[in-house]
Amino acid sequence: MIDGKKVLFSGMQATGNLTLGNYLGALKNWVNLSDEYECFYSVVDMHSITVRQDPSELRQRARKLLTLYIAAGLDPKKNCIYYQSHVSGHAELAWILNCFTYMGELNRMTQFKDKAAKHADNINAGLFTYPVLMASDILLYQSDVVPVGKDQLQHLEITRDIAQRFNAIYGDIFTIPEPFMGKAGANIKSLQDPSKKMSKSDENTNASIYLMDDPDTVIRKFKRAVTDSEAQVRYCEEQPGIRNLIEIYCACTGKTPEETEKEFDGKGYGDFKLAVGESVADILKPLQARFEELSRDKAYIDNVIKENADKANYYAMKTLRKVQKKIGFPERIR
Ligand code: ATP
Ligand code: LTN
Repeated sequence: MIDGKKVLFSGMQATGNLTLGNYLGALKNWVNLSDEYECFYSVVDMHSITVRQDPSELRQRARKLLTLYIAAGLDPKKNCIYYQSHVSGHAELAWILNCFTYMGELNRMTQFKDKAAKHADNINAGLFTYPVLMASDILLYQSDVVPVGKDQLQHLEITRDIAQRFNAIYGDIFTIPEPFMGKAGANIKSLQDPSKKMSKSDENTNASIYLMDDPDTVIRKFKRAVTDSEAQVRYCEEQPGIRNLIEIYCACTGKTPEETEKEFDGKGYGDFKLAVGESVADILKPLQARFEELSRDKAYIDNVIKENADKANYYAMKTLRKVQKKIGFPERIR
């Protein structure tokens, strides 16, 4: 608890360009949570280096992502928006938690298996212990809730296991976090292969809608989206392509799948795809305009970066010092 409010933590990696999946599955939901929770939203640049990055590109992407958080509607006065690498407590706690995490547990992580297969030439120890750094992000702020998409639930489960194991030995140190998933948009699929999630690292640029795509590109990508053979706009398991488009449409318009089926009853895929494209272009337009405006205000963004890193650091240090004391590290002499 901070000032009587429950604590919320989430983060995104500064790798690749953000997709509609990231927006509908995460960012869009974050905005509605700021009043109820004390929120920490981190640009997790330390996680990003588990795969090789170009330094100047990483720096630019991290800043772009932080700006996008604000452009999406997160008020940096109410939400602590900061770079993970600016708060050294993340790495310090991660080391400690590494010593309370088993190889067997990490071996079961599906994201590790996926990423190791994708980057077979660089299966580094950081990629393997990625979930421990994530646990450290969450536990460092004594977070109660963690909004994530479905793909991150396994990481949240291991975070809870590590925290419970630690608490069983040292007493009630960490708050045990709960996952929090938005109803719509939790699992947006690739437009080219609806059995895969839409991902910013997908090599096929037609598979993802990027938040900076212009309206023509958005509509073109939806026109090319893989659909099914029933030729009906029906929300069902047998039509994974159309189902995904319906979910996107619902997340953008606030309609339900039943309302959508009715609206497009008797109409073909062409009309529907165009409507989905337009609904997405409509929500991206104000976001892009705000992003451009904020990007021009260097001093404002710099100030957000500095002030929020200080705030995050304050809370991070509180937990870290408590943990260091509990495990027996010598006290600092002042
Ligand atoms: P990468 O391709 O680099 O692994 P990603 O697109 O999977 O990236 P992350 O940075 O791993 O994105 O995720 C940021 C947030 O967006 C997480 O909360 C994640 O659950 C959510 N998210 C990512 N992809 C989707 C998706 N397709 N649908 C819904 N939510 C998603
Ligand atoms: N692993 C997450 C990003 C992430 C995160 C976190 C999410 C890093 N630390 C803490 C929630 C809480 C991802 O790849 N989406």
